[in-house]
Amino acid sequence: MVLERNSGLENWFPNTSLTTVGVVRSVIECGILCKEAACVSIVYETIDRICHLNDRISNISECSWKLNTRHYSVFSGIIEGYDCDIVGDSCIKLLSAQLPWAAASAECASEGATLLNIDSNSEQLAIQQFMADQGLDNIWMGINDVTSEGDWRTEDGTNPVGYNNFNGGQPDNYNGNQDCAVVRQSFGYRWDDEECILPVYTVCEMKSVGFS
Ligand SMILES: [Ca+2]
Ligand SMILES: [Ca+2]
Repeated sequence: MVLERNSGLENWFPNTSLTTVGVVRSVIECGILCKEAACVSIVYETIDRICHLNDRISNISECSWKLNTRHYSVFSGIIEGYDCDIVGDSCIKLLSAQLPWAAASAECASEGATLLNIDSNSEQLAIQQFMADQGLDNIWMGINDVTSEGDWRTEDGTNPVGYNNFNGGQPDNYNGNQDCAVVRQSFGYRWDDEECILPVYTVCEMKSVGFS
């Protein structure tokens, strides 16, 4: 299934235009229900996780604007077996347990995904919104300087990090022992280096899977 977030609009339709399914686990699950019902788009309430199916809206002027909702068009196609949230142009999945960085990396790899990599300002902004919606203080990122201090690399160790959003004064390798990066809410969602052995919430990412 392919979900396309309708650009720049957080559309809300009068209740009479929507069929409310109720609480679902993710926007993907809502999309699957829409596809089964042959509807054309969904409205997903990101905080309460309430799924609404829309089978007839075509006139955008019939909508109003509502906070904490996302409106997606639903197209045919499959994201094979990966239940995720669409954030920006990425498919991401929040793991339920807080894990040390290496265990988090292994868990994502076991699902054919990677740890989160933020490589643009637009992705940074999308992740900030996701973290705010989920109430997350910190999440791991895929980058680390385990191999060579100060030389930040992505998980596979081969690609230099491009986009950089470390907070002022970071990375500081505090106590000589901070080699893994987090997105930190208390830094305004800018990045910090942290001890890799600490348990931290984890987002796995599948880039550009299932999107056209
Ligand atoms: Ca370091
Ligand atoms: Ca630090």
